[in-house]
Amino acid sequence: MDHGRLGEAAVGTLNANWTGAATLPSRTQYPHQWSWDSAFIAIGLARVDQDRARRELRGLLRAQWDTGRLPHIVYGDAGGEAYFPGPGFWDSRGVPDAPAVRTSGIVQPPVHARAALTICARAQDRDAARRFLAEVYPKLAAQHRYLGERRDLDGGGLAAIVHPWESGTDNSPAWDPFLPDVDGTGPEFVRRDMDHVAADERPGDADYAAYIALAESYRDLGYDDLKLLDKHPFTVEDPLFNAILLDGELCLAEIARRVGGDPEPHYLAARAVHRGLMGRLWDDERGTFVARDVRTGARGTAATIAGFAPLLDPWLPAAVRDRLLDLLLSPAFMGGCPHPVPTYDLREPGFERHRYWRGPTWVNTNWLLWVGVLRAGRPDIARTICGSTLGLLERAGFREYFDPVDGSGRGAHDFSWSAALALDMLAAVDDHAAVPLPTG
Ligand code: 2M8
Repeated sequence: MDHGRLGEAAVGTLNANWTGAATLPSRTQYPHQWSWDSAFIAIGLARVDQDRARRELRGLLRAQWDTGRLPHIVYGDAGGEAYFPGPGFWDSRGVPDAPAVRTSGIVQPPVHARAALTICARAQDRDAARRFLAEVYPKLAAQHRYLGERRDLDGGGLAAIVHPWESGTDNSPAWDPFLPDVDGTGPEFVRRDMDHVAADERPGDADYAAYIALAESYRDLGYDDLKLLDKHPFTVEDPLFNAILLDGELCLAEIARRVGGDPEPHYLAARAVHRGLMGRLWDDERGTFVARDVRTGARGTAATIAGFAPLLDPWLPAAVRDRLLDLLLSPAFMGGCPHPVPTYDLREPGFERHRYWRGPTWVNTNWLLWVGVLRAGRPDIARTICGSTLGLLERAGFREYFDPVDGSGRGAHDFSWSAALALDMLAAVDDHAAVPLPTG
């Protein structure tokens, strides 16, 4: 398939998943609006339909809680039974600071400031773009303030996630050491996530039971972050979430500059995350960044795709950057399979080619790495990632994820962020324009 036809097909997929107010990640598997999906979708839409890109982000931001919390799911009209857990499970209407629209109570990685800045960078109508930035800046700043103030649980500079779903890389092996304390023997529930996708491509039952128990725990604490350290069994610092937080603060600094605000607090916040990443999550022995339990200080050992996300940090010491790039190019990741970048070390016994976040190649993590290696000054690796991602999509379609060994598509079909980020990569291949890279 040539690039023109791939682009047309991508637009067709995004149109088919558009509800009139938001783009569903997948009509069958994920029939509501998801937070970081919408940010990636807006980045792709910015290449073809500025108005819809802005509507995508606006719709999501309308669901923001008064505290600044930006929920990971905004529920639409699809029947309550179409996706589990549904709105009744989270009971957001029972929480005073939640909006009228029904949402989940957890968050996802904050890619949204980057999405807003990217929309602006692609705009032909500069005034409309600046008005949009001025409109969304206070909301994005509140989102980041929530993460910096309420989720930095012990003042170490990093935001903690309270559920693997908050990482976006839901059943990554990175969470395995932190889940055994979770008692997954709560009330019975019916999984709906295997109605459309094969069981061996989804998380196992024990993991899923832990996810539901953790969501119940946080809900039953009234989503009160002050109670987390005492009462909630999962408070973890994730390198991917925090690298995106750092990148988001840099984007906010740039947005502030453009709308007449003060960039300084955002640079300071980005610096604090940088210090937290280096001081807490860098594993010098393994040459990668790993996850850490806030309560015990214990660190995980899994080398996953999340470990490369700090390539987004412009202040990364050169020696650390080079070790990360060595690992990325090694047989454990890009050097060990024809369809990179796998989400888990290919040589690990727990590597699984088909199972969700335990091995497959994903378009959004490839896109983030593409931006990261560009920032790290390696356009050669960026070209390889971009070419191989587009090749996968041409051969297997806009699937949710891909087998890194044979390139076959896995998970949901007609998946929105795969289509959207293809549009961004296609345009960059054609005009050689990197996404904007603000520096501090
Ligand atoms: C996946 O997560 C949801 C829960 O949020 C699920 O499996 O049901 C993840 O891949 C997540 O990163 C993504 O945002 C979501 C929708 O695409 O699906």
